[in-house]
Amino acid sequence: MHIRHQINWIKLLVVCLLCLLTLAEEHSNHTSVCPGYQASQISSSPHGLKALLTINGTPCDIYGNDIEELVLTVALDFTNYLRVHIEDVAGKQYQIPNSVIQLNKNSRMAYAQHNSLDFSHSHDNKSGFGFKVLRGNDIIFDTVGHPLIFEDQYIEITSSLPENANIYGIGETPNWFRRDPNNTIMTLWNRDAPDPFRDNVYGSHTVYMELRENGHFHGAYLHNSHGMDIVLHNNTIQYRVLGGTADFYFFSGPTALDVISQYTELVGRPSRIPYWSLGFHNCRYGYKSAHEVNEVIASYAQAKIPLEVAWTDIDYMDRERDFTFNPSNFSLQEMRAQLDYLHAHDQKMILIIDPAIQFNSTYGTYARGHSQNVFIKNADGSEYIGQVWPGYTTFPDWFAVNTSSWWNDELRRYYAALPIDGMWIDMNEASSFCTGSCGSGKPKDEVPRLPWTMDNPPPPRPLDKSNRILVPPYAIHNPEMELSTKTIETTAVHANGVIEYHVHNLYGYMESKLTYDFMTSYRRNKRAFLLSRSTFAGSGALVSHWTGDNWSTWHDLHVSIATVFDFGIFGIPMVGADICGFIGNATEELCARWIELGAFYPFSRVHNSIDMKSQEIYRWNTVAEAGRRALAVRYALLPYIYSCYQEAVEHGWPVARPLIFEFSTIQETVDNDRQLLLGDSILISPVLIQGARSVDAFFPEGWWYDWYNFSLVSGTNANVTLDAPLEHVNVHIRAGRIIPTQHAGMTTTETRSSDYTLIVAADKQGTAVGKLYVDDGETFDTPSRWLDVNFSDRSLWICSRSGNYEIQRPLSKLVLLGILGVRAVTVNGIAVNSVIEVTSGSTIVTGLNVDLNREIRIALL
Ligand SMILES: *[C@@H]1O[C@H](CO)[C@@H](O)[C@H](O)[C@H]1NC(C)=O
Ligand SMILES: *[C@@H]1O[C@H](CO)[C@@H](O)[C@H](O)[C@H]1NC(C)=O
Ligand SMILES: *[C@@H]1O[C@H](CO)[C@@H](O)[C@H](O)[C@H]1NC(C)=O
Ligand SMILES: *[C@@H]1O[C@H](CO)[C@@H](O)[C@H](O)[C@H]1NC(C)=O
Ligand SMILES: *[C@@H]1O[C@H](CO)[C@@H](O)[C@H](O)[C@H]1NC(C)=O
Ligand SMILES: *[C@@H]1O[C@H](CO)[C@@H](O)[C@H](O)[C@H]1NC(C)=O
Ligand SMILES: *[C@@H]1O[C@H](CO)[C@@H](O)[C@H](O)[C@H]1NC(C)=O
Ligand SMILES: *[C@@H]1O[C@H](CO)[C@@H](O)[C@H](O)[C@H]1NC(C)=O
Ligand SMILES: *[C@@H]1O[C@H](CO)[C@@H](O)[C@H](O)[C@H]1NC(C)=O
Ligand SMILES: *[C@@H]1O[C@H](CO)[C@@H](O)[C@H](O)[C@H]1NC(C)=O
Ligand SMILES: CC(=O)N[C@H]1CO[C@H](CO)[C@@H](O)[C@@H]1O
Repeated sequence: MHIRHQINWIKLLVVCLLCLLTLAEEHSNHTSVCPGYQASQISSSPHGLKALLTINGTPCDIYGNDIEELVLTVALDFTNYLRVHIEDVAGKQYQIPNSVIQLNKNSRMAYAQHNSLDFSHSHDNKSGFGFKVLRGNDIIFDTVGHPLIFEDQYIEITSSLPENANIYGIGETPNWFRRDPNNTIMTLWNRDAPDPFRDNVYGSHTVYMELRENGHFHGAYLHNSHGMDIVLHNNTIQYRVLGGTADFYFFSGPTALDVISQYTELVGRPSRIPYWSLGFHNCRYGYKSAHEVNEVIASYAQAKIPLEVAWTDIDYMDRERDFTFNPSNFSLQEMRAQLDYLHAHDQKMILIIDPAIQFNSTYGTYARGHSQNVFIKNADGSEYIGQVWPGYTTFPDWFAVNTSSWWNDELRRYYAALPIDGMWIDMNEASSFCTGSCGSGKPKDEVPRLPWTMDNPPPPRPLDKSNRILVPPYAIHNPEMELSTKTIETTAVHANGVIEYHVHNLYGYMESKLTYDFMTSYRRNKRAFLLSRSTFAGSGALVSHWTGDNWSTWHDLHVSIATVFDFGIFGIPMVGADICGFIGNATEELCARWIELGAFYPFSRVHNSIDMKSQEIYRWNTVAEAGRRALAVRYALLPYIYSCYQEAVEHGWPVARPLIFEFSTIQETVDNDRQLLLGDSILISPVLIQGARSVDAFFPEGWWYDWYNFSLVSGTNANVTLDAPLEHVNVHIRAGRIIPTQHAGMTTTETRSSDYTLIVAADKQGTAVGKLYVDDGETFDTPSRWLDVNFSDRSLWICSRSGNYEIQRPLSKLVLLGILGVRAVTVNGIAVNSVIEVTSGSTIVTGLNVDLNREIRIALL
């Protein structure tokens, strides 16, 4: 949330122009200057290879000092990935410690008999050592001909790509899903920015996937926390990294889901979420009182729009300080009453906190942190003091030994006062409104004005080019004056002596980890719902994510689909954009179209900025109607969506998927980010264009059934124009699939307590398959049950694949699509009294009462 954005317009424009100019003239020229390396002392074993790399000529020292001796380690010990690590012999370059991110935590680590990837290396006089990673005949990574540059503050590795390559992933950056292979710079430097298109924002994820012409995907991940540019240009992918080592992991695929599964096995599978978090969430910045939020909660109920979770932004705090409540408008007493009301109605409350802690010796959270020495320091050992909402602030140093117990204790006090259901950790890039330790030397009770409230904001400080930590020789394309702008300065010092320069991108991840640890230990055995703005590789094991401060524009409505797909690749499947847009006044039409799409984001929340026109879903009649209809589909699909989410937990597979993940040989879908699949069976085709009352939706070959009226679209790998009245979103069921549903209620609890319906969508052969996962939706040690459902020869077979969770509700209804001529039904051979209703193309069987915990065969006669 929240930055007042108006001010930065001009600056942003200027900076963007500058980036474009620099992209045009620079680079691709080191080949002639840098000598590369030469491999020697090569020893190989079935598990991999080790070699010494020595500089192959005169150091070029282009952006730092060339490191002359490196070690190459190639590990083939894993079935589905291969590691290539190039590090300095001296071991001085910063590497992410295992105490922060432990890769491969749950891996089986069995020595692979057979790795589907191969490694080869070669030497040429001009560029020196180069290597290739191969999957059969596919060369998936190829540095041959591009010299390796390895300096203390600059690493450059370049791999050749096929012409017009299909590259997905790397971020966080708002961009179209398929990255432009000819002209893309993706910068990784976590930054609080109101989502400028194609620039770096809150999180850092180096993982990418590539699709080759044969329909096979592979992937690569660079394990490095430094700022960097990853450039797609001239049929290459080029990494330009500000330090650390070159620690690459390659994933063999061959499907998109395989790559994500292999990647999340390495960095951590998505966490388990509470079932309720799949309900609909309402939030805004700028609610004036708990009373106003109460009215919003009541208005949703009155409008019959399901509301699961009521959120409040920093407005609830006393002078915007963590763990406090504004005594006049959001008193603790009123907040408790609100929480009780919500719980009595099967609803939940989530509140925000920020990492920045007000610099104020009489504020308990600061005083306790100060006495336990938990804050980041300046080089001279004094506390580093930036500026955030409450004024001058210090920042927790997640590396300090006492921080974990201090943070835990602050959260425990907060929860003891108000046991909220989930937490929202914002501003954790970390965001600071001034550059440098601007509060150093200032009196503790001075409250600086926010930069955008001043008539003349302070000018940016001059660049200190002599300081290579503040201004590294290679300038990544971070569109700010300097790396330290609007965040903690790169020279700030952590308790282990490490400077912020190396670990900046880990700040939000480390906060997530401690906060997640608190939530899962304080509320023993309960799953945590934690929403974080800043993320890093592996964050999915801890948090969910929203895409930050977007705008109420048609452009951002469209881009949100791509960003949701990106986070699927990053292993954070619980993701969504602010419905109706955060900044700017949403129009009725835009908001209607946005709730129609947003109802199908895995994480579905409307959010708005302060001073913007109210946009709760009930505010306009058409939006309310669009919301009721789309959310009714979402809620009916909850058993299906939750099953998809469980596949994310078990395999890493994303919940919201682009068509190309399921139809990788259909060329027309390589850049389709206009539609989304939930799991592999439900296709959403939203309207993304102002004024449109129809949508050109792409249908892969096969049958697709309309969700509402069951009419059949016979896909031919082409667009079909569908009607799309303002309150209607097109949803189609893939033939050959069985979808478990329940009756959409006003809460997830109400929905869960209704009977099951199976929608059997037969394909041309009259067959279909499906699955259903059920557990208590709340605890870690719950029993669970996976059901497999198969339909063929006019017979539906339901059986437990695993688990012994007792499913409470029976199956009472079948919706049979593409199945006709049903006159009677038997369950396990016994005729039952059911009602059969036949329409064109569908047969609906009601009145069943089938226990889903037993093996069942339902025959259609
Ligand atoms: C593109 O790459 C080719 C070789 O792969 C090289 O000869 C050419 O100079 C490069 N062009 C630019 C603009 O970098
Ligand atoms: C490439 O490098 C050469 C030698 O350092 C230099 O003369 C030339 O200007 C460079 N070209 C570009 C486009 O940077
Ligand atoms: C590479 O360098 C070696 C040693 O300097 C030389 O013998 C060889 O001919 C060179 N090869 C090429 C292809 O230039
Ligand atoms: C990239 O460049 C190639 C060759 O010029 C061109 O065929 C292709 O269409 C371009 N790709 C995109 C996405 O613009
Ligand atoms: C407190 O709430 C009242 C009534 O909702 C509102 O008029 C007032 O502006 C609020 N005060 C603040 C500081 O937001
Ligand atoms: C410092 O904290 C105390 C105690 O919470 C509070 O009364 C005081 O107003 C705070 N100072 C500022 C400048 O917010
Ligand atoms: C941890 O906090 C205690 C006070 O509770 C303090 O005495 C100690 O020095 C702190 N440890 C470090 C490493 O700062
Ligand atoms: C947005 O709407 C509010 C009224 O709700 C108005 O005060 C403001 O000027 C509008 N902003 C824009 C950019 O139209
Ligand atoms: C389908 O329609 C969309 C939107 O109008 C268009 O961008 C796309 O190119 C079309 N696809 C095909 C295969 O015609
Ligand atoms: C079903 O709904 C779709 C989309 O609104 C529409 O195009 C189609 O005509 C409808 N079919 C029937 C049979 O009503
Ligand atoms: C410029 C841009 O598109 N930024 C963000 C806001 O919009 C979408 C969501 O609507 C985000 O996904 C983008 O990252």
